[in-house]
Amino acid sequence: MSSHCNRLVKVGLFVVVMAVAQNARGEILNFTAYLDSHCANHGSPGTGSGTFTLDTATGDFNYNISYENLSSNEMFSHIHGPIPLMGWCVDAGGGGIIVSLPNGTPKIGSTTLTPTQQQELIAGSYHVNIHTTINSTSEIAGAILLVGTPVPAVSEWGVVVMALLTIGAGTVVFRRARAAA
Ligand SMILES: [Cu+2]
Repeated sequence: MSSHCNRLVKVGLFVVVMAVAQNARGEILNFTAYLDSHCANHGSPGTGSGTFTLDTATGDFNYNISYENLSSNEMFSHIHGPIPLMGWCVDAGGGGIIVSLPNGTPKIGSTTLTPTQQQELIAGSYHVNIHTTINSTSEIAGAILLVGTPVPAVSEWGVVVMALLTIGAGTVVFRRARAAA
């Protein structure tokens, strides 16, 4: 193998390593939730909203949730699940407690989700539920839903194609340089 051919193989391997490293970093997914009482149907004027991010490589999950016009004092609030999503309604309080949220508004914090919990979250089976003294089962609630489509990770075949293209382009450049010499 000639020396510049050797160099091309090294360049190709470098591209593969970089692409794999990029892939392992995962992606940041964004979620939103809209909270109200329409599923519980007790007429509370309370509403709320939340934004969330999930890092699929680390499981790092951040939340920022606020509410207004609750009919009585907040007792506690949770992210519950997994339960099947029923249109815009959730069976508020259903499933287990995934995250115990701090009281008050806004609720800003982070926790780490297991790989299984990440899949359940992405599937839309988690919801925010705010319990109050009058409506202890649920004052307001809303499903946590994925925003848009995640940026696709580079597939392994994509990495192979990128490496081959790089080697091919490199070969053309070397041949032209040699022809010009
Ligand atoms: Cu709860």
